[in-house]
Amino acid sequence: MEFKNYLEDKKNIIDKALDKFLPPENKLPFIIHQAMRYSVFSGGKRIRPILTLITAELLDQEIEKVISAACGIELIHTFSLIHDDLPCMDNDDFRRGKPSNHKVFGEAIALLAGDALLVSGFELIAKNSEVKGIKKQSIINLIKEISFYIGTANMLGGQVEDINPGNENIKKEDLYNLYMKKTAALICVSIRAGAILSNANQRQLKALTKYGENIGLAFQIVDDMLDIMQDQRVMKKKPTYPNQYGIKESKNEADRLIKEAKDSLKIFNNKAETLKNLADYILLRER
Ligand code: GRG
Repeated sequence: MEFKNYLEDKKNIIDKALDKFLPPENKLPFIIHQAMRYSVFSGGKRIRPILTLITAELLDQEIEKVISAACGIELIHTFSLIHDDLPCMDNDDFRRGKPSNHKVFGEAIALLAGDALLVSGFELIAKNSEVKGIKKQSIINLIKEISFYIGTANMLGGQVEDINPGNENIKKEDLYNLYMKKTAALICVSIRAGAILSNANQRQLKALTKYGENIGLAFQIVDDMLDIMQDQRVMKKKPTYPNQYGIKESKNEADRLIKEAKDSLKIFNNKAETLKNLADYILLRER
């Protein structure tokens, strides 16, 4: 199957599972369910849950056995985007070319829709323990992992640094640290989720983590390049790789990170082609 079709196929599986899980819009209180569904079904690429599924496939686990946790991670991602767009954070009126959640539902409901998606995300991950063949201990480990990867040491901490206006002219090392926390952490734990639920050994987990960190960093560099090239946002005085080093150097750096990510999959021999294709997709994506 061509990789584009593979991605589309996986995206449809995830969309169906999310639709089945999320309360319908006609369930009380209507507004919160409408707001949750508005952002979940507004054109996300589903990169994170797809990574969970690909990793499971690589380790010979059936994707049905990890789909619940994969969808939980997508809900956590959607929560972070809603909160990121709020006026008190990045103050963005648009997300994926559509009015952001608070522009449609107001700030209070957007805040609550984000909260609801974070809670529902963990509910879905916990529900994965009901799947036959999945060890309860793996789910406990996973909940602990995700809490760490999105907490103050990682995603949340990265967001704090990102909105802190004191960090212009940041050193390259500190910029990488920020990208690692803000973006790469959730991408990385999406892969680790697939690995943990497929009983990966330590060597496999280490290789997959390296892959996740590198594609996560490249993902943010490409994201910042797309923002500039597609002129989607008024460029804020934020320290980003392309703002500091220019587009050409950013492209070279993203290339290098993707190569390094693919190299870390050597231990899987030819079995990791799909993860390698996904790494290339991150580099070549247009949005
Ligand atoms: C985790 C408790 C907790 C708080 C969250 C708001 C916040 C704190 C963090 C936001 C971090 C953030 C918005 C990082 C940007 C990551 C990024 C590049 C998102 C875009 O990802 P895509 O392109 O999104 O995969 P789509 O639209 O495809 O879903």
